[in-house]
Amino acid sequence: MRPLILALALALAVPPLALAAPATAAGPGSGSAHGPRDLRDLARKHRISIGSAVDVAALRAEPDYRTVLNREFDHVTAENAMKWESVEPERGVHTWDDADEVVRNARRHGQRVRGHTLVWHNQLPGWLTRGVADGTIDAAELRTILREHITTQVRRYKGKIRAWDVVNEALEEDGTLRQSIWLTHLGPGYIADAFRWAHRADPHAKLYLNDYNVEWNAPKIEGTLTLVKELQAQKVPIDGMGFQGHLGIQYGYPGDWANVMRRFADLGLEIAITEMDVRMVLPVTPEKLATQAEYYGRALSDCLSVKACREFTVWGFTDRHSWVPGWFDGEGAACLFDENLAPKPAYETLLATRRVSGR
Ligand code: 9MR
Repeated sequence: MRPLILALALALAVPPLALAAPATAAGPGSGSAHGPRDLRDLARKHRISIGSAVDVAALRAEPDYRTVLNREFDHVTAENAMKWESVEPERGVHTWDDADEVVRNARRHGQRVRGHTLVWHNQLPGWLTRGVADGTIDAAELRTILREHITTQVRRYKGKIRAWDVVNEALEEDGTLRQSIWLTHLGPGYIADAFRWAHRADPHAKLYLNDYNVEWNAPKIEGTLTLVKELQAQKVPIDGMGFQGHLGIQYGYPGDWANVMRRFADLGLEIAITEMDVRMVLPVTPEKLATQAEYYGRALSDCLSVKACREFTVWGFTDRHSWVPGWFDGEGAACLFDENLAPKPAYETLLATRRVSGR
């Protein structure tokens, strides 16, 4: 199966194979008698979850997208459908159709779900940001609105969401708390409140902080560790740390990532890679695809080397639907499958990735 891709991956993916595969490892690729046949099989073998963000429009309209999503992944995250602006575009008027569709499809296909995201500074409904800006929503009311939002959404999916990104991107790059609408109006206590409200609404869901650049930005790493310790000292129910993992081959690989994961795991947290992708400056070349494959392989390998790392989720699985070209001029091709849903070398490298040390 897919011999060309397999040959390319073997030829080009020397670093990840060398890094990830001990001498006794079975050969890579879906054609191997011993290797995993797809990502779900790989996930089963490693006893982690391998997930993808889901674009609901594509899920509804594109049968081939659906087929690959449901064949390859045992975990899903709604890319946009559970964000506040999507679920409550008008105050008090909830639109759950898209979020429900992601959960329904997941349950039908034995996929677990990450809820994304309850508290963020982006993709807030206009009624909320306008109300705060013009003073018609004061701090006390804002706090009540946030509590109701968290309670309503978490309750709706109680028992159906394995893990929630409760607070997303709470820190600045210098490691201080982000000057968001939440910090500015509610003070730093909003973070503890959010976790407590979410826990009350679904005591069994794993509750995560989620952020980017915590793979390697030292001030942000230290700031996030400090925040976690403070929350734990206040007995706040925090269960996990999500590393988004938005990488680009032009920036190099965050070589200390596994150690960073371990530092959070040492605080008793579960770890997840929640939004992995590896973008590149276009045009695509075989060399760039090989570097991309190496980065994906190293990230999975890093996760597998940390016992507490439970989930490896990519932020979209196909270059047909990826946030990257819309956000970074001249960049793209960040996913595991190309626009036609053909697997790229990175996919084959993931299949070939083995656990290096025991968990
Ligand atoms: O992929 C999402 C894209 O479709 C949205 O336009 C964008 C809006 O901010 O959010 C993207 O997803 C983000 C995620 O929710 C949080 N981490 C960063 C992701 C990429 O921007």
